[in-house]
Amino acid sequence: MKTLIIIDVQNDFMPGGSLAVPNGDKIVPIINKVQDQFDLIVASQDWHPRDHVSFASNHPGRKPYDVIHIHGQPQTLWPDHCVQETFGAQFHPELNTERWDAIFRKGTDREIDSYSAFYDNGHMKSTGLADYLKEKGASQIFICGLAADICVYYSLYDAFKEGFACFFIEDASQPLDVEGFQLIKDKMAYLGIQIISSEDIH
Ligand code: VGL
Ligand code: ZN
Repeated sequence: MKTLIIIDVQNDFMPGGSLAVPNGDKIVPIINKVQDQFDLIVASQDWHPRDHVSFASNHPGRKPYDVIHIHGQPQTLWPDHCVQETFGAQFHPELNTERWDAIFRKGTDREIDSYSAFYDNGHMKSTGLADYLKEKGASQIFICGLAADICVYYSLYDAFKEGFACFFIEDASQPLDVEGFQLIKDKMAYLGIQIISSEDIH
């Protein structure tokens, strides 16, 4: 069962959004086109309460991109983004959602961030995605979306650890940190995640 996971293609990650990923909007038509090639399609949605621990605004004296420690774990502080029920948390208006089988929301617990669509950053709580995919008989998992170096990367990592054959669709994803992205791709390749183009999928 060929499965596509679309990560966080939401307004706040688009140019002009509060946590804009460069060229984030360019992937929308590519994702729309590639969906035809899949049997099962799921999407993740970053979905934070307003008082979320990852927002710099909730830590007086801190600013976005500072790194603090929470329960011994490093946490990058972000601008407020993807607040539940806001425009910024909605999917890009041109993203085709008609064929989606399920949406998994993450980052809903104010106490902990969740980059991966599978588990929170402490690997304590599951979103239910792994069980869902196994129940549906998913085997090959293709992941794309935003941001390629953060939520896409951590989702690929967890999918791989769950035992799925994993593919990163590079042209259907964009990183937040363009300069640092080669290192992330090297890590993917080292794990055994295949880096492909949308045109390689038939
Ligand atoms: C993301 C930072 C904070 C992402 C989500 O979707 O990559 N990055 N929240
Ligand atoms: Zn977030």
